[in-house]
Amino acid sequence: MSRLIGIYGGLILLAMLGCEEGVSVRDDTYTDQIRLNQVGYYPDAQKKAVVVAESEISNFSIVESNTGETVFSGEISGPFNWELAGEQVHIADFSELQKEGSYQLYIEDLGYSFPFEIKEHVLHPVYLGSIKGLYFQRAGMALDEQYASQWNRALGHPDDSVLFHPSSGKQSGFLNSPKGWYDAGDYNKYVVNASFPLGQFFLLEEQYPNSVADGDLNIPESGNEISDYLDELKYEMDWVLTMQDEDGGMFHKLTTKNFEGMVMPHEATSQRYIVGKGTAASLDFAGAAAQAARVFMPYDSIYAERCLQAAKKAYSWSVENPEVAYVNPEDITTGQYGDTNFDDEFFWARTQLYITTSDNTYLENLNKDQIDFTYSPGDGWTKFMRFMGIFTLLENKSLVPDELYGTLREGILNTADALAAKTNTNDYFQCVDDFQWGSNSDVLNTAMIIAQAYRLDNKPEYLTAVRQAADYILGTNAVGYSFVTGFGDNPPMYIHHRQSAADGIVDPVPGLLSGGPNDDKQDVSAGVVYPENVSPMKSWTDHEDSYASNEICLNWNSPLTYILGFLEQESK
Ligand code: 9MR
Repeated sequence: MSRLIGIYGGLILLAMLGCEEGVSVRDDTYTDQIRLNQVGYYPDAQKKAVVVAESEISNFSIVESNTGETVFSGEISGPFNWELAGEQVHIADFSELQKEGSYQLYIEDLGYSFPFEIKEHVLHPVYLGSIKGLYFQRAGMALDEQYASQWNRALGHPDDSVLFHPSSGKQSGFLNSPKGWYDAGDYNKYVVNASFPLGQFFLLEEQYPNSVADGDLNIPESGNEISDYLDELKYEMDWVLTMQDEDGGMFHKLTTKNFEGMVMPHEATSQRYIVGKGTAASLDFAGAAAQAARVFMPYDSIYAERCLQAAKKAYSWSVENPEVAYVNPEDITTGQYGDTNFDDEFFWARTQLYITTSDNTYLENLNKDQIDFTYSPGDGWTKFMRFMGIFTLLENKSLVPDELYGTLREGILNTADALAAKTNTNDYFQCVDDFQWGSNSDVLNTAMIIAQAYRLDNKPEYLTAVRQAADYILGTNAVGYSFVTGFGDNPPMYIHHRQSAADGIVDPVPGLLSGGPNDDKQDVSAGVVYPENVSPMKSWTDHEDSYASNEICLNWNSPLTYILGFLEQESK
């Protein structure tokens, strides 16, 4: 049942985005033992399905969904024992099939896979969907049916009179701090995790300008002659700008004292506070705002200048206050986004300010001799910004001294080589082997590093590795789900997301990425049940209580959008 609903949800979203749906389902003898990209493959891509079976299997075929006609047959390799996944698998490689169409993989005695397509621009709808997902996260405005279809909702959280919490440094008064996106399944807004994803979104726009046209997303700003992507990003940027104190420092977050219940935005009316002020928020904001200045300059120079001035002020504050770590005050229990090491944040802020201003002081202060090129799982909102600084420097060769450029290039290529090699041997052809909170973003962040290597050196193996990360996210994984709501035939139906849980609509809000397997399972203490002795790669459950594995979050959607946008641009 949920699968059919998933299909229906995808159809609605595709219709909203003005796309056509090409897949028609052959029959319902699906087997979840066949794991593949449920959305589809580019014609020239490597195409590998994983077949989970204890029994011996030797052959597979690919049938055309509508007619049932066999268009390809192949031999299966394996079995292989995959420890992280905790299962025995076989591999069905159908890379040779390049003809466009809608297909299913068939194995005698097992059944049919979910349908998938082979075609040019096959990821375009899910790319746009991942951005439209941000629109659904908008605070401070009603989502009208015209744009939001069945997920329309009333205005929640105007945030026009948010009380200062003493931790902000102000003892009384209110801040007008409207707009922005809700961080995740909760309704709070966090400066660290607004700025970091903005940086990832801006990178895509800088590398592939205007890949989303005005009107592509069907949002209220559609028709204003500016890319809908920039309109959507500006909605968030407008909010973060309000979080700057007069002295330049950034307040840490805008939040209720405790998480609200699973209710709609307009029903979540507890008092909201401006909480904390610190170095991480200030530097992350400086990085994103300096980048915003470049991105918005061609469209709105006054806004761009405002972003740049704000970035400089936040940076100066951080230089004066280099070690102000945020810790939740006793009466605040919502997301902490706490960090105690600010090297990565300083590096990111300085790179962005340098590239925007060409002011050598920022460059001189970069810790050039200590750049760490190793990716460790979990390097997200605390550390991955150093990579984003490197990416930006690599994009601007003419502004970077030769020696530094050479070091950065070599460092990224070496890291990418190691990661890409790992995708060939590691379970489910991706390079993460330690599954933490938000592991899907680890898969995508590693793919972002490999994507930069591809921009430096067009080696096919880099493109293949990035495509495999997308395959993993869209179904070639140990749980057999497409992790993006509304896309693929077996997407999550019960994400930890207040609106989706409360709106009475069967389908969750579409275009949102589930966090993914999390071996730490922190939500067991809240009563979430995982199968006994579940393997790391299967530590995920499609249950709305599972905040540790099945929540959605801005910094997970951002590398998703980046990777899908990259692939759409680079796959000819
Ligand atoms: O993504 C965050 C993860 O790295 C942390 O381990 C976890 C616990 O602090 O918090 C995650 O972020 C959550 C944030 O604190 C509040 N909004 C929802 C976020 C995603 O679960």
